Formats: sequence, structure tokens, C-alpha cells
Amino acid sequence: MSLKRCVLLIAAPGSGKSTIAKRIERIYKLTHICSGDLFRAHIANGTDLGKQVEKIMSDGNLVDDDLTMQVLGDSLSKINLKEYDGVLLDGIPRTLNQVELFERQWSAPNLVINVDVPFTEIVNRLSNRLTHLPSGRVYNMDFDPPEVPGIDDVTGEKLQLRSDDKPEAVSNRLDNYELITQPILKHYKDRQLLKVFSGTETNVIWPEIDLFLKKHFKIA
Ligand code: G5P
Ligand code: MG
Repeated sequence: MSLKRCVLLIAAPGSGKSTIAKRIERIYKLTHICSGDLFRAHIANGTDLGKQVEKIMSDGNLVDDDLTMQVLGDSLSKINLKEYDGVLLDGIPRTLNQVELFERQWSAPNLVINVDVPFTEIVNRLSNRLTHLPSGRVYNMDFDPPEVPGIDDVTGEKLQLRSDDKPEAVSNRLDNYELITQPILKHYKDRQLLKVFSGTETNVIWPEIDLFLKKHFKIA
């Protein structure tokens, strides 16, 4: 099956992928799929797959490629793709093998967005993050605090700390990104699909991404 529009957000942990994806999703008719959220839903629901990935994730390591593609495939097959202009994948693929599996089974991307944020800024952000686990909505005590401390703005449910936001896991996630995921960027750069946005503030980077997407998709 091929996807009409396929945009990938590939960037380091804590670089603002999900924050930016929620903004893209609100404006463009792309359905946002975050592989981390899919795994966390399995963990929350106590599925066998959730049990398999729980420790891997809380240690900050990558889940195996076949399981990752299985979870993504389940999610894509449930979406009514006619309702959307395409998909926005947040955090997938993360290995060169996932790139190959994804393209073979689904589609080559039209566009790959990377946000390049210094790791010192990322470590600071993740120490301040609160997450609404069922929806993937994220907050930050400095940047984007909830209206009521500790409570999700939309559902009124409690916000939680992610188990992989502890310092040792953050350090593993950043190492894995550098060693395993960054080579993907070169692959897409060589195919002229990569657009990099650098900076330390999402609110500065976001208007640049928005403008770029409008031009790319020829939206007035
Ligand atoms: P996830 O869930 O994809 P990560 O580690 O890739 O997790 P993460 O942590 O979700 O990425 P993000 O989405 O890039 O980060 O960033 P975010 O949540 O939007 O922003 C981070 C924080 O910064 C938030 O608190 C936000 O409010 C704040 N913030 C944003 N902008 C600013 C700003 O300008 N200033 C300030 N001060 N703060 C800001 O994947 C989790 C795990 O799932 C598995 C792996 O185990 C992975 O570690 N997994 C996979 N395994 C194998 N293959 C795959 N494809 C996998 N996908 C997931
Ligand atoms: Mg995220």
C-alpha cells in the first residue's frame, strides 16, 4: 500500500518532535503517528507486546525492528487514510533496517524533517517534562506548563513522568540516536528529501517549518 503524503520527523529524543507534530497535525491534514506513544499504549494496556518492550524502553534502548514495524503496521491499517492527506510519522524509522522495511511495505517519504537541538538543551527539557500518557500530550514546567499544575488541560487527568526521562535512560537514548539513528539522515540527505531546522527554541523553529511546509505542499 502506498501513502499519498508521508512526512517523517526524525530527530533526537526531547528535540520537540511531538510538540511540533501536534502543531503540524492541527494545520495540515496529516495524521500523527508516534511510535513511542503506540508502545506506551501497549504498556498501559498490559499487552504481551507491552510486557516485551517495557524494560527496553525504560532503559532508553531501541525496540527491535520487527516489533516496531508490527506496531506501526497495526496503527496504519486502522486509519481511514481517505480522511487524511497523509501521515506524519514521529520517531520512526530509527534504524536503516526500519527505513528499508517501511519503504518496502508502505511508502518512500515525500519529506523528512529533522530538528537539530543541542543535547545540553535536550537534557534540561527532559528533566522538566510531564506527559499525558494516553494522548502523548507533553508539557514543560518552563516552556509549556499545564493550566493546573500536574493536570492535563484537555482531559483533567493526572500528568506523569515518563520512565525513560530519568538521567541514565536519557543518556542511552541520546547515544542510540547518535550511533544508530543519525545515519538515516545521511541516507535521506543523499536522496534530497531531508530538511534540517536548527535552534534551541521550538517557538522560533516552528514558523520556519510551517512556512516550509506551505511552500512544499503549495498551500496558499
Ligand atoms: P519516543 O516516545 O518517540 P523520543 O525519545 O524519541 O521518544 P521524546 O522524548 O518523545 O522523543 P520529542 O517528542 O522529540 O521527545 O520532544 P517533545 O516531547 O515534543 O519535547 C520534549 C520536552 O521539551 C517537552 O516537555 C516539551 O514541552 C519541551 N519543549 C519543547 N520545545 C521546547 C522549547 O522550545 N523550550 C523548552 N524549554 N522546552 C521545550 O520513543 C520512546 C521510546 O520508544 C521506543 C524506544 O525505546 C524509544 O526510546 N521507540 C522505538 N524503538 C525502535 N524503533 C523505533 N522507531 C522506535 N520508536 C520509539
Ligand atoms: Mg515524543
